[in-house]
Amino acid sequence: MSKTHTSVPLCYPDNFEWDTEKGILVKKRRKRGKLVVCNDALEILRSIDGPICPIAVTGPARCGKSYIASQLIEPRPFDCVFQTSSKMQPQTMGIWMNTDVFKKTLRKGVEVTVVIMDTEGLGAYDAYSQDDLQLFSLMSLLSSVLVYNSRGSMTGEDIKKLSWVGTLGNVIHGGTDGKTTKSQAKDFIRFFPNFMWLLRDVSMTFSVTRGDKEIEVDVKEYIFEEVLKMEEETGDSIDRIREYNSHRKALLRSFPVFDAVKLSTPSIDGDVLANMDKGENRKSLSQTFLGRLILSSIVWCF
Ligand SMILES: Nc1nc2c(ncn2[C@@H]2O[C@H](COP(=O)(O)OP(=O)(O)OP(=O)(O)O)[C@@H](O)[C@H]2O)c(=O)[nH]1
Ligand SMILES: [Mg+2]
Repeated sequence: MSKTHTSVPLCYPDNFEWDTEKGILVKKRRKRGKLVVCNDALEILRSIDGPICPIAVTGPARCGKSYIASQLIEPRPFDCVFQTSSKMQPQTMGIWMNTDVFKKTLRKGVEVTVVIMDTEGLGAYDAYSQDDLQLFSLMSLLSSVLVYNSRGSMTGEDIKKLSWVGTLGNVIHGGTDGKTTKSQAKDFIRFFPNFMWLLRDVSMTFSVTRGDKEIEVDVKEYIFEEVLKMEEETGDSIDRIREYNSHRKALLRSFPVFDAVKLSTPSIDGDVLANMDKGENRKSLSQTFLGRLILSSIVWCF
């Protein structure tokens, strides 16, 4: 593997081929099928001694995942090491990891080697939902911390995607009837990652009604009290409510730790946004954004 690579694919769709010399994925004229594991990444993983803490950034396509995944690396690289793009087309394919893995001591005093994983966006216009499910399942099973990155306000589609994690128990344990017992599900959750919902480009405040008062709350409280609140299953749209409630339940029971954080827009200037991957442009980003971009404290609160 060339020494200049700063990130390599851990796995990539089989309609691409990895050019190890150039450090790029080359698209081939064939239909997308399974994911292929990349030896360059395996080499790095095999060379690590002791516990590994994989942190994965997932979420909808084109929402700044590769940018934020690059910011999670310590020491923070000058330029983004995960390829970003300002074009409309989805950029990241498969799952990528940084080549310069680093050590970190967790709150409990355990020293781990951190591997940051950047993933293909969910819901790209040219992807199939089975590709999304495949990637999301893999990320949920591989990571210790799963960062779900979305832009703007939270949508029903986000909740639906996240609730996939609730079905993983069935996929993996699947007894003869394909169902998971309660004790199996409990066991299974032990292996699920801690979860962080990272909301991008959000500057609005959040409030909930408690008693007869409207109270300003943080984003995590808002998610629990508003977004994930069970709706009464009555009325004309009962099927839709039932479906949403089941997604909410799946989500709430799946992750051992659930947290959320918001980041405001880095700039109102389109040119600045398009060139954020270059360290030299950091000075043009909003101070509010940079101030909150102390991501080590976002992710390492676990
Ligand atoms: N508005 C806005 N743009 C951002 C932000 N962070 C990064 N960008 C820009 O958004 C564009 C897309 O960023 P990427 O990091 O490539 O997005 P992605 O989610 O990895 O995209 P895919 O890999 O295609 O799913 C780039 O031009 C970034 O510079 C942000 O917080 N807000
Ligand atoms: Mg990307």
